[in-house]
Amino acid sequence: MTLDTNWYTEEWSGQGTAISLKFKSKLHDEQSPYQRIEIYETETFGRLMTLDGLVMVTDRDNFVYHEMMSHPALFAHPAPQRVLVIGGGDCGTLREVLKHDGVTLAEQVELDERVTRVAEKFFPDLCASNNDPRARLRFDDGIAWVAKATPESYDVIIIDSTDPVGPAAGLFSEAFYRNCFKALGPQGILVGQSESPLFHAELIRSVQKSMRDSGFKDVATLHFPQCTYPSGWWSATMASKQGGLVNFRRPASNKMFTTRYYNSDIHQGALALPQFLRK
Ligand code: AG3
Repeated sequence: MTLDTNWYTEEWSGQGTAISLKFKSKLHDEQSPYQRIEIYETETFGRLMTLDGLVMVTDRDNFVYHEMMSHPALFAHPAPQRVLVIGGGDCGTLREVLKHDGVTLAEQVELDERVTRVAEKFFPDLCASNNDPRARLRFDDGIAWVAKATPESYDVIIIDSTDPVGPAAGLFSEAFYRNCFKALGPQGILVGQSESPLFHAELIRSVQKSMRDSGFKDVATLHFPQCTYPSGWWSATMASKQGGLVNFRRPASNKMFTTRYYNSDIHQGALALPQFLRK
């Protein structure tokens, strides 16, 4: 089959498969000091942001990822107040974190300021909470930030990174998780995006092992659909300092803020592991 020209394609590295989104126009293209940032107006998924040719967000499906990167971790903590987001320059995770009333500080440390500036322009919904007085936008290296952080200064750390290549590779390392462990309070929760269960099960195993080896008592991987990421199926791996990740808080859905994917049953279900991931 030949595709006509107005298709954006991300080839899924090493998988012999790809995703294509038909677009009406290209709205933005720049080379920042760190990466190439492109924005497309697609025909059916709203706007699309890519970094170095990899799909980061689309208007249509980012809610699943952003809600699952934030709410399970925040509900796994008994009373999260201080939250650190590493990466996440499009601000979608930050917006979800700020839905929790108890949060007093939501600090985002993104390496590339241009990602946030471009998101502010093309994804205003994701950036809708950037002016919340509890939000702090820092443009800095997340690895160095956590290494310098005051011990026990955060309740939840969320690693909203790109794939484990280039500058993001260090965000999947045991040395980094050790620093996260130190920066977290005694009931602290760490969560990182951990790629596709189907394509990257080996990476998930290594993330789990590194989190355990860095001192966390309990580790659990959640999975959820993400149709524009490799394989269409994605994961996040959580770690808890005191353990008990299965005993998360379950607000009644009518007492919770508005979500489109997350609820307590989804949280529970996302923790159930397919046979091939269990060992
Ligand atoms: N988080 C990106 C996950 C990696 C996607 N990988 C890919 N398309 N090959 C993106 C940031 C969303 N806030």
